[in-house]
Amino acid sequence: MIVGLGKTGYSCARYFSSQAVPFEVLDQDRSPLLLAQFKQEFPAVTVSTGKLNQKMLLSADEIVVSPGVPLSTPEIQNAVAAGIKVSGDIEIFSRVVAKPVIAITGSNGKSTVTTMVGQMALDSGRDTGVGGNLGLPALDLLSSDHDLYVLEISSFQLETVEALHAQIAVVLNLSPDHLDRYASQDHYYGTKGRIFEGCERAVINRDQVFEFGLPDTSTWSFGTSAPTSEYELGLTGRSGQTYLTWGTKPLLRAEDLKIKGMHNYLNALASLAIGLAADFPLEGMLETLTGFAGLAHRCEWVACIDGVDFFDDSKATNVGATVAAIKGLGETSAGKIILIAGGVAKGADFAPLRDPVKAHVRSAILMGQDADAIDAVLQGVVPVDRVADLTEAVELSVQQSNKGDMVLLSPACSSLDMFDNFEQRGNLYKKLIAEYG
Ligand code: UMA
Ligand code: ADP
Repeated sequence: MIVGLGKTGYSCARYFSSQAVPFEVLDQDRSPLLLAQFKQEFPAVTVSTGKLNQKMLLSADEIVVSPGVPLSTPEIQNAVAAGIKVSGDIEIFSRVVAKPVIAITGSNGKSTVTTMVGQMALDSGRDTGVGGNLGLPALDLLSSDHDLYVLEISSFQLETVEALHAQIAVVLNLSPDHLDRYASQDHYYGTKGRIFEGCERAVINRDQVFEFGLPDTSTWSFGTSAPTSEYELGLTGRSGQTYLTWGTKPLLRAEDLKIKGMHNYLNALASLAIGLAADFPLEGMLETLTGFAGLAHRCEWVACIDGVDFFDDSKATNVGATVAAIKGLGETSAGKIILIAGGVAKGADFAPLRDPVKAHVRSAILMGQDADAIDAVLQGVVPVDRVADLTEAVELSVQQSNKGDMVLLSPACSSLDMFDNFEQRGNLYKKLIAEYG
């Protein structure tokens, strides 16, 4: 029984169909976007939409939930109580995949690092499938027989993973997110730790204390401190320059990367640690890294208008990402930041914004459902304006900025109160800026 007919549910359907495994589909939306397409491709498959059909769930041999469906959904819990196995697409993938898997999770930087590592693997000549939470569902990757899989994995996906058995399992960093789904921060962090189950090698962030147990296996680490062994990567200084360093060997000047900010230096170090643990050739990795220009909507430079630089960081859907963006831009420029933020808080505490905002932000422009919560922590720190939408926000940011300043859309919130997704929010921002240029 597949629950959720989005990208994941559809990929499960295609996979089960290819294996001649009978399946049915449930979706709580009365008319899911992919329904018409699905009915055309699978006319004989039973699909029930609207309120979850408890009888169908209880009749299943196994329930495969999409990541967006909380396991706490009462009908799913009733099925669990009845002894029915509940899994997800990554669990199914891990049961059948016969080639090595590099599995990457973390609160922020997953897409960036997964893309960089995937590109390193491809550039080294490995036939590589790259996907997962990044967009292309893991089971869809199995339709081509790759030699290696590089997967971005979310905490939602990890909830239903028993043992991933990754060749390399990675937790990039942990900061609060999704507190509307998890009972506590520890519950969320612990879920991330499941990525290590059965892994051959682990890659961890030395700057963070991981509360959950780490695997008893060979472990590589990265962090801001200088490395002390050949299993460590870090930052070192020489002649006023910062180097990405492996053991005692400086590899690359940080300023030679196109992606900027301390968080991106850490992403680059993480990618190198993963590549070294996977035995990718070093020279090729360095070439891939220096050529990587970053993904859209992640602190992406958009335009310079009248001496003001505009950045799109729409993918900053939690506080940690916005803190990284403010510090990353603020510490590398003399100008001040006009911050545009707000949306759906997902239960976040915005207090960690206070210090970086005080240090680098000229004014904050807030919008969206949870603007009040951000407003409350920024009172007395910087001038705050409230606006109805992104159009007003951009208009006001243009009025408030001086030559040399930066306007940064970095919402610290998800977009779902005003937009379909973060891409739509970022694209509207870019369009509005283009109208001023
Ligand atoms: N649905 C229900 N009940 C629910 C929730 C959803 O029936 O309680 C139905 C919806 O009506 C819809 C379908 O389920 O028809 C959508 O399923 P889904 O929300 O699991 O989304 P997918 O389209 O399958 O996309 C998922 C990931 N989405 C989520 O985790 C919410 C995508 O990550 C991922 O790219 C894709 O699988 C492929 O692996 C998106 C995401 O926002 C980008 N991820 C979160 C994040 O990065 O923070 C975790
Ligand atoms: P994810 O897939 O985990 O959401 P992305 O690479 O898409 O990660 O980046 C999401 C947001 O997090 C962007 O705003 C980006 O600038 C920020 N970010 C990227 N890497 C890091 C990091 N290492 N620490 C904190 N924030 C980061």
